[in-house]
Amino acid sequence: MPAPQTYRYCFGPWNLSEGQDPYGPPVRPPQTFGWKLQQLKDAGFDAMMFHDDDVVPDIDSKSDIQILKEAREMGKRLKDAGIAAEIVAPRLWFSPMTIDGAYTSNDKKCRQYAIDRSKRCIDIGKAVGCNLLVLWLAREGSYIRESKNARQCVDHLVAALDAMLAHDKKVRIAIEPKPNEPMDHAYIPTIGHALAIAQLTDDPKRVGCLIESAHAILAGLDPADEIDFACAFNKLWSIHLNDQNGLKFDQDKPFGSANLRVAFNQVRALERNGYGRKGEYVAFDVHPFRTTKVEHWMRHLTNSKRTFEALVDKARSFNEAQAQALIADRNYQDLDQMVLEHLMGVK
Ligand code: GLO
Ligand code: MG
Repeated sequence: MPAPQTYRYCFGPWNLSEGQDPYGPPVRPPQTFGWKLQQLKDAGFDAMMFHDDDVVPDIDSKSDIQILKEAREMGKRLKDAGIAAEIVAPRLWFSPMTIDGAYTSNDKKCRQYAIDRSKRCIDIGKAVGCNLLVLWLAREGSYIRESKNARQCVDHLVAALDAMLAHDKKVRIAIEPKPNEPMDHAYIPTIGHALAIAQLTDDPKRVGCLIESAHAILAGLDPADEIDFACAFNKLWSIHLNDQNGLKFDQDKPFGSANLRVAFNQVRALERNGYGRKGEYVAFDVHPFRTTKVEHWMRHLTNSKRTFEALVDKARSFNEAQAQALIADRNYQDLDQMVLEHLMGVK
């Protein structure tokens, strides 16, 4: 038995959000990046995840030279703080050029914009010391089925992935599937879709995935099974742990908040696959409740980490021999109760 892995943690600047939703404005004042970095460090996290424009604001109005200069400055700032950059993701859902989709827009010029922006994002990643690009394909899908040719969109997605792989021979791409929101139906809704499209690219070895708990639940799947599936391909390169209470808008609740047992099973899956041993991070893509006061602004993150660590203890102290005996006897009834009592701390 190899020694148990130790985990390293991260979150993104967007996880210290200000509380705006489609029905109301922000309820907490904006904070500087420096403040966020300090919070991350003080709370004992190891890395930060980024969008390209978290590193270089107003990226579309800047030259390549300016972008690289600012990215290198960020790289130095992180190094001085002793914090790594986990991933960089092109934010392909804000620009007027991505209204009708990014890589799958019906307009060729817009598709080219998305590819060019992704290449810039790869260069930014390199400048801040990471070669993992995350693609959350926010607007790749349809609002109405007849507006897009989904067959052609698969070709567009593969062409975009190939252009990124060719741009930098070291870059690895982790696709973050989500079945809906903002789209009615997204083209890459599950890990199966992400790993299947990887096979169509010029270098499948460099295309993997990132699982977000809430996204799997929105797809009607158990995130623990998604983890085991991705790990069977050695392709789980990052994870966004959070929680989701059923099929509604993407809630990004604290890890374990809606369903502790589903969270426990995700941790068990990470443990049995040795997640983290190759340097992968545990990221919490969680948002504060809108009601959160400024002085409690980090709690959703520190609480998620506490819950994760407590569940690692629960996974490691689970009586595997007793569970195996119940499995051998096909006594899943008592296995079910055993899990509940273990989680409740019943002696
Ligand atoms: C939204 C996604 C989003 C991504 C992030 C990184 O539903 O979870 O937060 O994870 O933009 O690409
Ligand atoms: Mg996410």
